[in-house]
Amino acid sequence: MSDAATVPTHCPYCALQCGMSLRPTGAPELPAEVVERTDFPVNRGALCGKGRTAPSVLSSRVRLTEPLVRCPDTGVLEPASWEEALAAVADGLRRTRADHGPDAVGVFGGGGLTNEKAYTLGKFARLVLGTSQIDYNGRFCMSSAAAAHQRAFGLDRGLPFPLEDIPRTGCVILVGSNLAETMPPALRYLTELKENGGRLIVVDPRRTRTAEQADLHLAPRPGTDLALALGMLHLVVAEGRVDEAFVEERTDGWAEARAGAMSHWPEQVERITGVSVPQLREAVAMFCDAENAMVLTARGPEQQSKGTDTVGAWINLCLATGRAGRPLSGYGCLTGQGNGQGGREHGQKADQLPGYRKLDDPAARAHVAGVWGVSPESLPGPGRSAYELLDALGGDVRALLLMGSNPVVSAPRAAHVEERLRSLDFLAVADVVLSETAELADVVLPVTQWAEETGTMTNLEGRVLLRRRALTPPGGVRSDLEVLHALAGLLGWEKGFPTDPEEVFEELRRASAGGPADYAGISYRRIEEERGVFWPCPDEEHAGTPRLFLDRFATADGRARFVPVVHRAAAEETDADYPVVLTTGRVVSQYQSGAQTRRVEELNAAAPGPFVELHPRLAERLGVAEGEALAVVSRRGRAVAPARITASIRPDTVFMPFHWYGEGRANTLVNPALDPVSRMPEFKVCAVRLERVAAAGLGA
Ligand SMILES: Nc1nc2c(c(=O)[nH]1)N[C@H]1C(S)=C(S)[C@@H](COP(=O)(O)OP(=O)(O)OC[C@H]3O[C@@H](n4cnc5c(=O)[nH]c(N)nc54)[C@H](O)[C@@H]3O)O[C@H]1N2
Ligand SMILES: Nc1nc2c(c(=O)[nH]1)N[C@H]1C(S)=C(S)[C@@H](COP(=O)(O)OP(=O)(O)OC[C@H]3O[C@@H](n4cnc5c(=O)[nH]c(N)nc54)[C@H](O)[C@@H]3O)O[C@H]1N2
Ligand code: SF4
Ligand SMILES: [Mo]
Repeated sequence: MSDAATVPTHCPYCALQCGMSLRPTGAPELPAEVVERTDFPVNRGALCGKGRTAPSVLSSRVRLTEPLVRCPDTGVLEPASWEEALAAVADGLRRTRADHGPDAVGVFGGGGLTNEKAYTLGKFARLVLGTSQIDYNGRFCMSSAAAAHQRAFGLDRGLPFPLEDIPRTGCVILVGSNLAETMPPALRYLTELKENGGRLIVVDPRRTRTAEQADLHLAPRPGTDLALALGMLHLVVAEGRVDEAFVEERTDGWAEARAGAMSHWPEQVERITGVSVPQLREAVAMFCDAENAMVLTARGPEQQSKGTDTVGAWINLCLATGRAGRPLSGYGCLTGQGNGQGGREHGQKADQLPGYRKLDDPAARAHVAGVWGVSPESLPGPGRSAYELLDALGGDVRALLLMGSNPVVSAPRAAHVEERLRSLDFLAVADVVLSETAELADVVLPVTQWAEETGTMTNLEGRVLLRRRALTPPGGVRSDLEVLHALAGLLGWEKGFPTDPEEVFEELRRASAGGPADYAGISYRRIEEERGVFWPCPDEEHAGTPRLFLDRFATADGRARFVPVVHRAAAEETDADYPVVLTTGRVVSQYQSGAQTRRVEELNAAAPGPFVELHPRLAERLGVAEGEALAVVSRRGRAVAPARITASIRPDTVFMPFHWYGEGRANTLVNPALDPVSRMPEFKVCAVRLERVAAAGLGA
């Protein structure tokens, strides 16, 4: 429990947003200690190692405490005053705009930014810079699930129900989520499900710590989840398990979706996926025998060049069996970043205005322009998606302001992205540490962190949370809101960019009012009193909406839409030159690009570097031993990391975590093929070959 000297807050990292309390210590090397906080229902006091050690990144030892400006003579980043640094940024952005037009200036944001920052960044891009070229790292995260949600239900909120519903359903199919490592405290919900007699099916090409918990583990070849879901739907139809009444009353488009599924015979699905027909049947029986059931997806099926259709196929399975829009049943996406949900609602996305409004909708433009006090015509149109924006750097986008992402490590085809970033006329990065991307910048702005500033976050359940400032930041740093306020001022916008988060939130409430993600009834006071408020919450009397779609879906006519989908291959298939599938993901002790967690001693000790996970049969064929350096080569490049041999992975697949820079950078290899709807890159499937480094060296 918290006492007077502690401040209740939430973890800086993932979308679970675990509750914790902080006790300030006054010591610059470790300014706060984590104290258990049990009153927040999502985690009830439990934290993973990243959360427990989060204050280490507040340390003056690892963080940035003064602005840096690249010296024109030496080419080195040198300490500078805030006035110099901000003037250099304003100058860089202004000059590019004058020489090449407003769309030559790009903005790249992040799903870890608070709602207030994401909102302000989007407003800054559209008003101050007048650019359409803004997107963010959430495009790399849950954008396929978001697009599928929109298509089927007319609204995208990751989970349409609170996590507390999971233990009370009858069966959960968890597709491509390694929850035990990516959201450890949430594993409790699956354990409780099983204690209550519910069944758990995990779909993952690896037998992960999460898959070990399952009653049934299906291990498809990466990139084949779409066929798997279609095969299950085929059996649902063949075995007469369609909920005809639900389909009739609450959905449209079943005939076409049914036809799509019927063309995928179980035997054919077995050939594509490697999942046997008896296993498919068992999964269908578990799912359909339960009175209520859920399908939850994460990055496994979503980060594919057909991620939107893949999620659509899982949603079709839910709709056909009546497992949507009813209590304790439904489809949900486990969003990833701290504010992965809120960060996609308030305007840092290329096609979007606050409140999850569409930038190309005249009514939406008029509403938001009204709140901003500008004419709707002055708002630019939709811009490029994240990878397309990064790919355009140095071409028609010549200056970039980046806040809350480290794409040099985390973007697909990373060597190319790094080269594009280097080719910019001007790069400004706001960060808390000197990330690999910040190292390339012309100006680095050191900003405050979670514990040092106030702001709201929307967790994976759609629950809006408040993190109150718990510590005084070091003198040399400023908040992202202060940075945007100052830059706006230097670029001629004296008003409209307040530095007080609550003032920003009050404006966000008005901007979102009447939109799909309606925050109008949410206030800081209510969030604190109610331990979070679920959107939509259109007015102060409204209780918020923990459970969506129970009476109607969010489409114009209230009916859900089946989407007709058929299987298609990954953008890059294996062949004689590149015979093995590479998939990528996470380990429990590192977070994302590692910019923060690689600076924490305890986490580095637990996960010191990259590795290539491969099956003993594949290792034997190559003659590679445990720990031996192994080169992984794709059409994009080559990465080297030690072999980690384990029977828990398919023999035709290797896995690399993506948290590191240098020769073990997984994203050097990844294929930037994009999903046509969500523009999500294919992080989870590409073709590679493996070479023993010693052997390759000798042979060359
Ligand atoms: N420790 C840690 N936790 C995190 C993060 C972190 O970086 N580190 N990041 C946070 C963020 S932003 C996110 S998005 C979430 C991500 O959370 P998860 O989605 O759970 O994480 P991943 O490890 O990317 O992928 C999950 C699983 O997908 C499997 N997979 C690979 N290819 C396929 C495929 O083709 N089909 C299927 N079905 N599965 C496949 C992988 O083997 C892996 O076990 O985690 C959040 N939590
Ligand atoms: N191969 C492969 N690549 C992947 C994935 C994968 O599964 N496989 N997953 C993708 C996914 S799901 C994601 S979400 C991306 C994430 O990848 P990134 O976008 O690189 O995410 P982070 O490493 O969290 O980067 C956040 C940066 O912002 C800084 N930061 C933190 N808080 C703040 C703040 O409040 N203000 C500012 N200005 N800076 C802040 C951090 O120090 C860090 O440098 O990676 C993607 N890349
Ligand atoms: S599970 Fe996520 S929110 Fe919870 S402590 Fe770990 S990183 Fe933080
Ligand atoms: Mo993510």
